[in-house]
Amino acid sequence: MADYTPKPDHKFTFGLWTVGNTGRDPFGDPVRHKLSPVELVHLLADVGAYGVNFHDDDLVPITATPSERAVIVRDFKQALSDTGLVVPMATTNLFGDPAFKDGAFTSNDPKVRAYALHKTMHAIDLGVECGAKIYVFWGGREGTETDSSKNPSDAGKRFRDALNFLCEYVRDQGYDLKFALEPKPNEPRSDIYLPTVGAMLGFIATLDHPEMVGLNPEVAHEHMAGLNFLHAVAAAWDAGKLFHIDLNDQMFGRYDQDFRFGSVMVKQAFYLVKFLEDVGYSGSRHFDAHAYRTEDYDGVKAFARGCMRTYLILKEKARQFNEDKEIQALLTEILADDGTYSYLSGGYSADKAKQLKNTTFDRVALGARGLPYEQLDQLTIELLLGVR
Ligand code: DIG
Ligand code: MN
Ligand code: MN
Repeated sequence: MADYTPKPDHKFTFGLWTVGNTGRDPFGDPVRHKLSPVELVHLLADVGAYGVNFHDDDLVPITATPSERAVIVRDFKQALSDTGLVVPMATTNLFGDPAFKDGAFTSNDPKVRAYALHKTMHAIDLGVECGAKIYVFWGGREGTETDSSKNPSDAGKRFRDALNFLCEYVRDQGYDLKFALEPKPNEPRSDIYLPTVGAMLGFIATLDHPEMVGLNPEVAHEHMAGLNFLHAVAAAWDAGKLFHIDLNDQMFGRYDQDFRFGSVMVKQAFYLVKFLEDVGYSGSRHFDAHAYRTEDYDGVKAFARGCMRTYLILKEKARQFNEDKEIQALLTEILADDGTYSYLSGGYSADKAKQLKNTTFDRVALGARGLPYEQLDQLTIELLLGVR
């Protein structure tokens, strides 16, 4: 019987803001009392998580004095030591404070842009102090409701300048830290700049230190845009830019639901887990999600356990898929290659082009070949439904 118990080498992590979500939404007040970072670390240890992530403000309130900060960080580090949890990732809250109401790095106000850099450098210091090796940038307010207010090209330039500045800061400090950009198409802004993984990949190439910057794709965010999350992740992986990943779930075309991983689009979650495991992704499996507003803290623990358990169940399903004789026989048939055109795999040459141009193809036969995808997909469904 497969074991679905989370272990440290599974690298399951949660943000303080996820299990610490008190259930406030745009139409309702909190339904759960607030837990301290120390209490949240122990809650995550109870459910078997490997690590905990945070925005600066999740750990140290924006109003904290230096002496209050010192006590909070001391107690947080003690909780990490007591539980064995680690901090693989940190990030900055550049979306909550009213100062960022028109963006942080892309704000029209140069004082706000400067304050955003100030806040982020201090937050980077805090993240590194707690052990983070990945630093996420989610530009929740980097957008607009009216394009009369800002030239999107200026916004892109400002975002680039900020990231170039912060890359130099990290290099100057000698930090072992990489940046992971997290796209989202909208919410809380009507449109958010650089809305998808694809847009971010193109943007990273324009930076001064692109080698320091990768992606933190989130399931819900690509789904909000009606995109295939697996394809987005595969593009990031292929570019060597899958530095981190936010796992959750989401109905297409809805607001950012941040549901428990695998609780909505089970087939898509299966393909994602299979991909991550097949390619040997070694980063955190970070659940950027939260429990339903209906839940108490027992429900929050059930949410966290469910995220990890579903990931492990789908990981076992992926193993079964890779070992299923009927499925693998179909894939062998589908991927059959008699080697006739293997000469093309080594790239271009004038001789290859001449040979290929002089080749006669039976176009009709190419189109007539049946592909057993219905059978393959039905076997996949039956595997997921537990009848194989
Ligand atoms: C939301 O999807 C964003 C913020 O929660 C955070 O900045 C980032 C880190 O995973 N995800
Ligand atoms: Mn989200
Ligand atoms: Mn996220």
